[in-house]
Amino acid sequence: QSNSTELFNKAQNILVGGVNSPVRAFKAVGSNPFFATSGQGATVTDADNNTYTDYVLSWGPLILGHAHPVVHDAVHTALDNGASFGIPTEAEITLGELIASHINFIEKVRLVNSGTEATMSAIRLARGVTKRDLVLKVEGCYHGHVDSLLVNAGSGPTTFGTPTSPGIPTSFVESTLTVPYNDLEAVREAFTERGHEISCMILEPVPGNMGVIVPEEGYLQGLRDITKEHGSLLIFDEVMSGFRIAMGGAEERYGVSPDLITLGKVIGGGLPVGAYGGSAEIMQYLSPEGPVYQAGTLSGNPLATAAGIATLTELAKPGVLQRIEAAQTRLGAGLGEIAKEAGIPIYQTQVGSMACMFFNENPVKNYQDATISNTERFTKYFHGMLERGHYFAPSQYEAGFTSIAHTDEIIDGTLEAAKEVFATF
Ligand code: HOZ
Repeated sequence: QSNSTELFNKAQNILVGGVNSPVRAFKAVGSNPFFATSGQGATVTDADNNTYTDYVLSWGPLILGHAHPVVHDAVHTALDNGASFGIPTEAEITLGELIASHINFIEKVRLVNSGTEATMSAIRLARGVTKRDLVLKVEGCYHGHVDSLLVNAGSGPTTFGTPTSPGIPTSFVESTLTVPYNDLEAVREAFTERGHEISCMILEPVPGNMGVIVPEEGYLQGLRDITKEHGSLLIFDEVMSGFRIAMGGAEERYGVSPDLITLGKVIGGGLPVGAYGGSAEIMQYLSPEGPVYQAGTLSGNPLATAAGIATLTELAKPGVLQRIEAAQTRLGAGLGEIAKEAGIPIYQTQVGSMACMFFNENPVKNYQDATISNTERFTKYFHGMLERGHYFAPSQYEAGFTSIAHTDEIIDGTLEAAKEVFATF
């Protein structure tokens, strides 16, 4: 019995399902997870000393790879000075300023501890500002496990076939309207019917939790126009895409500015962080300046802010983000050729260094399209790659990521393995 199996058996006695977040359980691919012991650069090592090229990267945050020396040193230095104060620190200002320096529309930021907290707080703020209750969300977008956003949600809920979770009061579900992605007409209809009640529309501008989906030309701008016309706020959830598809996120990539943005993952460099931000006019509704309450003992934690500052500073260096994206492009191009040669229909998507290979013969433009992918083929591919030392997310409905540590040589090694795996189909 492998050490990972032994640990997983033990874990199940104390941790629900043996894990602390469902997507880690490998349930969708019909096996058990490996247990990580260390990570270095583009690789992660398990409890049996197997080393894998890592395309999950802690589900996105590790854009500089595992144990990047600059992040490592910054966290160590911060730790020497104290792990937490619950008192303001200069690092919070620095991280806030860094974020705002890249994302133009942000004037003020609030740091929190996770992406879930960021989206939960952002919709509370939107409801407080507009004095309206309804939220319009997009099918298959995942915004963490916030009650009113766990409706037709992607990621784990889709993977496990429960897109809306029990435990959420009906009234919460009723206050959430959903529309398909890339469908402006559906958004227009929703606003025509209930626009005066809709506080905000929230979406991942580049969805990464139903696989990765590319926004069609004019879609994001259309949302901007419609929400503005109806006095609703537009929230871009860029927990996944922020500082990954561009330093300025979707605003830079597509030229559309939302009213609020939620961030996480990359801005914490592997430590628990989230953030939300917007104009001073909107953010001033937040306590202690305004009446909308939101708080956190560990918000702006010194270790997390140190990791975030180090990560964003490295990323901002010329050419870094482009190299990370180029690694993903190289991988995608290679996989496309291999699948074609093997005669296996796939549909690939990529924005920046986020990507997805859908086992689907048709274009994937929304959740509906994504969910008719061939998950049996995905599972076969996943296991074949893992056996050969290449770790992709254990679900068709997740994104793949590259980091600065993913060199051409590493990518080519993954492509060699993919060739072998596709030959077994
Ligand atoms: N957004 C991540 C999955 N798509 C979160 C990872 C988790 O749920 O643990």
